[in-house]
Amino acid sequence: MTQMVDFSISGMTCASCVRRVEKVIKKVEGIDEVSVNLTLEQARVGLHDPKLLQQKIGEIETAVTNAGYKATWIN
Ligand code: 9UX
Repeated sequence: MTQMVDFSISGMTCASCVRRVEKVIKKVEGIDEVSVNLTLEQARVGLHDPKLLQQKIGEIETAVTNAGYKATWIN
């Protein structure tokens, strides 16, 4: 069962930024779907295995940081 997880994303200013952030999050293993909203400055991520929640949050935050943005888990 896919678990949806939301992140606040800072540093995005254009549509290319959105595509970059979506791309790096999709590369994290175990991510089923990603939708980034520039206006809300948020990403909604579908996580394949809810048991890996804490691990995947860390991996997503690191991946987004390495791309030059900042992700913070919401909730
Ligand atoms: Mo366009 Mo978004 O240079 O940084 S990708 S503003």
